[in-house]
Amino acid sequence: MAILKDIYQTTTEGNHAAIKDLVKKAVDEGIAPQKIITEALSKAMVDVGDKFGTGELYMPDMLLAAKTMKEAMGILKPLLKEEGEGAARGVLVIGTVKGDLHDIGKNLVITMAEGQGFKVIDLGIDVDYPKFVEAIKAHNPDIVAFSGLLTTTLANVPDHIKVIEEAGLRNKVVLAVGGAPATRDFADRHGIEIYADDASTAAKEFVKVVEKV
Ligand code: B12
Repeated sequence: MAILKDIYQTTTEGNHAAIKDLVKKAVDEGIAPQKIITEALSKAMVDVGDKFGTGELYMPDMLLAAKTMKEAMGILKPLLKEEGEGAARGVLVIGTVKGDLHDIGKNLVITMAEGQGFKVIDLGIDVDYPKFVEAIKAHNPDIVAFSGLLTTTLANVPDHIKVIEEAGLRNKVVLAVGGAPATRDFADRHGIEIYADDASTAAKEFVKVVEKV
């Protein structure tokens, strides 16, 4: 479909000023919001993420693409809600760890996860330990994800996990971690199932979790 191709192209180019009209046009043509997300928007984000990984695109390109996708999601999200929560592919609770104020990477992960059809509960930045427990109880997520950008605050992740364990909720969720100082080794040492160093890989890993269930 030509319009989906245009949406894909516009998103890869990060042309956030043009995206709303295209998405509205696609909706008017009767294309399902989920189809617009999976076949145009997230495909574009995955390709932009891959090109960022190979050095063909740079961080500003990725941020512009994310901004474009966010504009599009502003139109599509209310329509997805009309389809009901059952339409969600899975539920993700995410927050930046205690003491840490960085959220650009977390927000990119959220955009990509939403693009893959996840319902996302964003706990924000500097999330205190009990907040994750409260969110797990309230939203019954498939995945709980920690974002940490400082070496010092990433060190709080084991304490976040301990609090979740003490609440008896650890075996109910798959854990994920990311952020510049995080590594696969860090994740393994703390029994965290998912580690990814970029948002598109993170979203791909989230999809693997819910498709296995
Ligand atoms: C922008 C920035 C800030 C902004 C944050 C604005 C915001 N709204 O986020 C501001 C100015 C507020 C800031 C403050 C500070 N910062 Co700062 N900041 C940065 C900077 C330049 C960029 C971070 C960023 O947004 N990157 C772009 C995003 C897209 O990348 P990302 O966050 O890594 O996320 C990607 C992946 O990591 C992954 N990912 C992220 N989260 C998750 C989660 C999951 C679950 C998964 C799977 C994947 C994943 O996917 C993302 C997208 O691909 C970094 C430099 C760097 N190299 O990271 C320093 C940096 C992180 N900051 C640093 C420091 C020291 C600070 C301050 C302590 C400075 C100070 N003295 O006040 C304060 C700390 C405040 C606090 N308590 O948090 C240091 C940390 C050093 C360290 N190892 O601990 C860095 C590395 C700079 C440096 N080289 O010294 N900072």
